[in-house]
Order: sequence, then structure tokens, then C-alpha cells
Amino acid sequence: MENEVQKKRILSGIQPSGDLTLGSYLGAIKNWAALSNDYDCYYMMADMHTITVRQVPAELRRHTMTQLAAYIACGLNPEKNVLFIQSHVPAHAQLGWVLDCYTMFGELTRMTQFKDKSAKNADNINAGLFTYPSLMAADILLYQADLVPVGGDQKQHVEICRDIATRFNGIYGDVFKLPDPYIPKVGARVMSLTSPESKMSKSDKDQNGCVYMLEKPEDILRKFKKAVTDSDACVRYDLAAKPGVSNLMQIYSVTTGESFEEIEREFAGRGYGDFKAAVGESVVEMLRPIQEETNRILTDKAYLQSVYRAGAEQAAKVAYKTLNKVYKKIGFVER
Ligand code: ATP
Ligand code: LTN
Repeated sequence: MENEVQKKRILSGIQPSGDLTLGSYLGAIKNWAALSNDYDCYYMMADMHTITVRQVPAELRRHTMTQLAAYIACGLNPEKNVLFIQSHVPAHAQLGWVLDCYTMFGELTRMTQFKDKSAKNADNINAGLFTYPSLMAADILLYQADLVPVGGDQKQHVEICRDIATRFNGIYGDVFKLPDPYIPKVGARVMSLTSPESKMSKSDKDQNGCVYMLEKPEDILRKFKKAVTDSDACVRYDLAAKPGVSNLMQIYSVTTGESFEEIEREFAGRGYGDFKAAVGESVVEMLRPIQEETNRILTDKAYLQSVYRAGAEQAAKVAYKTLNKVYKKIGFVER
């Protein structure tokens, strides 16, 4: 319509590298659903990024499908959000290569995720792991995204994306829109329950530190009961001195909507046992409807297939418009 203002656009994704965690939910997916009414949204399963670490093929397929079902169960209506699988839109690989040629060796070596992942996978420090950020920049820039909702650990990747886009625009004119990261105030960095100095992560070897979105309620409650705290026996927010308790407070604050002061008041004079049980229960209750809906959707393979096929078709329309413009600008002969 003539007077209708074009909605701003969002692009984000998660690697189907394992079972989704409470961290990926609170840091990213929860916001996606909250933003989806006001933006034109594209959410993908980043399967191409996932193979930067060796995967079992059948597991990668299963994680990709479960992740799609979880996206829908978390409130991303496929009628309103474009849900797709990254490898189904070849423009990602195509722009990824072009952007590799506009990304500097020096800036890639400075990326925290590359340093972490190469330490963890010392026997497989492949070129894809190194150029991961230019593929991610391609994901974002193909859609001319205004906003990229991610957890705090991905901020550096959105920043390098802006640097690459600025460099490219500086040579060829305004080809790419510069995206902004969207990071939640609370829940941007959910920490491991067993070692609260490290991020809760789906590929973590210590399963007790990590709560999975589809995990059984009794297992979730058990993990929270065992969560590492301190000897102070006082529920108080102090990230530096009380990382375990502060992490639990953050989780409780996002699940219940209570502020840190309200939580401190609620548990004043009560032991950690009560507090940990309450956090566990609030997480179980938050996840219960999502789990039921994910399991229901997963039984309908034909529906999931129709969603990702329609998603790829819609995504490709936008992506190829940008790719064609880029090809023209850099001097590739039109087919
Ligand atoms: P992997 O272990 O394979 O690296 P991961 O569990 O660290 O995976 P990602 O797939 O890298 O998770 O992240 C998915 C999204 O969720 C990203 O936007 C990321 O910032 C966010 N996220 C992941 N873990 C957390 C966490 N612990 N706290 C807050 N946000 C998180
Ligand atoms: N690197 C992200 C996953 C990802 C992504 C993206 C996120 C791949 N492409 C584009 C936002 C936008 C991660 O969560 N590890």
C-alpha cells in the first residue's frame, strides 16, 4: 500500500549443533517471538555454520528439524515469520565467498569465538571456523536487516559484520544496510550451573551445568538443586563476588518478571535450598507449554517440510535481490 511504512527487518539464527538450551531461549529465541509483531522477521537454522565443528550427519538432521519445531513452539508463527534452513538458500554461500574477499585476516584472528572454538577443537581448526564471521555477515546483509537479536556472546560478530559492510559500502556505494545487535538486558549471558564463570552452552561436555529446553522436569529440578552457589547463604545480586547466585537470580528474574530487589526480599532469611527449588520450578513452568508444543509439532513431518520449503522460497527472493546487486557492483558479468 502506498502509505504503509515498510516494517524494519530482523534476521537471526542458531546453529543446530545440539539440543537448544535455556541460554539460547533466554538470550535469543524469547526476544524473537516478542519482536515478531513489529518487524519483518527471518529466522534460520544455521546448518552451514554448524559444520565448522564435526557433526554426525543423522544428528545434524535431527537437530535441524527439532530446532524448527521449537522455533514454532516458542511462538514464531510461520505465517508471520520466515523460517528457513540456511543451506536451502545458496545465496548465503555465494555472498559468503564474496565477503571473504573483503574481510581481513587480522580481524578474523581477533574473534573471541574463533579463539575459544579452536582451543576446544585443536584437531580440527578448519578454514570454515576461521571465516565463520564473513558467512554470518552474509546471512545478515543479504536481508538488509536492521536488527539482529542475539545473546551477548554474538555482539562481536555483529560488529565485524558492520565493519565488513562499511568497508564494502565505502568502495561501491550504499549496498548494505548497517545492522544493530539487539541484546536483552537480563539473560544476555546465562552461565553454566556447575561453573558459573563459563557460558551455558549446548556443546558443553558437562551436562549438569546445562539445562536443555526439552529436558524432563525432574532432571531440570535436579540440576537447579545441585547448582553451584557459595557459602554466604544470602540471596543477593553481586556478579563478581556471587556469580552462581547472581546467575540464578537472572534466570528467576526473566522467568517471573521480578526485579533483583524483589527477589532479594522474597528470599530474605531463607536458605539457598528454597531459592534453588523456586528457580527450578519457574523454569519448568516456563518450558512446559513449549515442550508439549514442540513434541506435538515434531510428529507432523509433512507440516515441518511445508514450513521450511515455503520459508526458503520467501527468503531466496530477498536474498537474491541483494546478491544480484553485489555481483553487478563488483563487476561480475550478468548471466
Ligand atoms: P555451541 O555450543 O554450539 O557454540 P551455544 O549453545 O553456545 O552453541 P549458539 O548456537 O552459539 O549457542 O547460540 C544461539 C543463540 O543463543 C545466540 O544468539 C547466542 O548468543 C544465544 N545464547 C547461547 N548461549 C547463551 C547463553 N548461555 N546465554 C545467553 N544467550 C545465549
Ligand atoms: N553465530 C550465531 C549463529 C548465527 C547467526 C547468524 C546469528 C549464524 N548466522 C546470523 C545471527 C545472525 C551463533 O549463535 N553462534
